Amino acid sequence: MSKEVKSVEYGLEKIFEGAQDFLPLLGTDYVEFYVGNAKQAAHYYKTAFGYQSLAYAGLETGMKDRASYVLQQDKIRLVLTTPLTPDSPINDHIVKHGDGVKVIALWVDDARKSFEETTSRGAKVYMEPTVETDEFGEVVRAGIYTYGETVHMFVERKNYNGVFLPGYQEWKSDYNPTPTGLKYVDHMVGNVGWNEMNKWVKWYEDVMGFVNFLSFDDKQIHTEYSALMSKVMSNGNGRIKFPINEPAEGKKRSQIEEYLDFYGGPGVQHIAIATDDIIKTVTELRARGVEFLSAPPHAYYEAIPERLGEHMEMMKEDMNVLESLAIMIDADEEGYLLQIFTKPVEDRPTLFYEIIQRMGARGFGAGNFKALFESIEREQALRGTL
Ligand code: TYF
Ligand code: FE
Repeated sequence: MSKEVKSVEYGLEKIFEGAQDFLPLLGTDYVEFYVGNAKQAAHYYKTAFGYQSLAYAGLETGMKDRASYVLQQDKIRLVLTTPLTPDSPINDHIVKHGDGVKVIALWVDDARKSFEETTSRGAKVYMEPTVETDEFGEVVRAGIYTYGETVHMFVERKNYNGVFLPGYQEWKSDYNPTPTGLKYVDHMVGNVGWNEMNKWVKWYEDVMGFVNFLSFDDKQIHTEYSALMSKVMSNGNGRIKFPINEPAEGKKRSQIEEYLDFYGGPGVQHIAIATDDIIKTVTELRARGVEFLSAPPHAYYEAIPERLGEHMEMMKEDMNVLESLAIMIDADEEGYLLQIFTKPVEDRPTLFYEIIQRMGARGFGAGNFKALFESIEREQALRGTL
């Protein structure tokens, strides 16, 4: 068992002993990216990650200023949006941040109430409650800003049975690569500025009713060269988990600092996607050209039996296969988990993906942090940004 997480208290109990959840969240509704070329980005996500074509909005559907491609794989929905004209404000977002996550949409039963509850607690307005309708019913959406220029959109779709949202048409494509076993969004991580983590922790507590589920300080999260701090925020039912990272002082440039420099401020750092067969998923992704961080040294894998202790007996996966795919392993009181990280999926070293298989563990792989960050630093060194 990893020493770092032995004494962890998950803090979820706090959620249930307190007052009623004022912001019940049903799940992640969609993640919207602002990108320079949505057509090509959609092709990448279909080809490399096995997402399926779901819906489209653009000139052909009467949308004048943007094009959006909606992709789906199991419970995950991605929206790739690009501006169509030079004066669209979406351009400003892309100039500043490069391709990145604009909207983390949350599925709710009542978007107006979600908006009232959060704005009355201090959330900054992005979009007033708005009703959109078509022949398939109505959707109510409302949005608030979180860190940086990132937005939480509340989506109420209980009176809607269209394919995605009003304004979109079904996207039927002749090009349909098979899925790779991606199931749902496990967590989405935000990087915030120096000494801003606790401000955003308090924001998620006060404005969204979340609780601090787990914390890692720079004594736990550091390598010889760099450091960061991280606190995991969770909503009441545990379906939505948002770790928040801030850079910490080290001998060299923290990966969080590198992100902030290239993204031009706070934003989404990684999206963790769950699979129930990581060996199969990662084998597929590699075959389709997805690039992952390099494997930890062999000594990391040799140390696993001792680190995992009793959980080793539960482990069904072949250690040699995990090593050959560069998949990492960690455990906590409740079980083990398998995880791997891609390289950034844009030219700026900003957003990347994590693939995670939870075998009972509720943690985030604290036992892997050192190996992971050393691997990230090898990439930073190649970029000359360490
Ligand atoms: O979400 C997490 O906490 C883990 C570990 O910059 C992690 O995936 C934490 C910080 C980071 C990269 C990964
Ligand atoms: Fe993660």
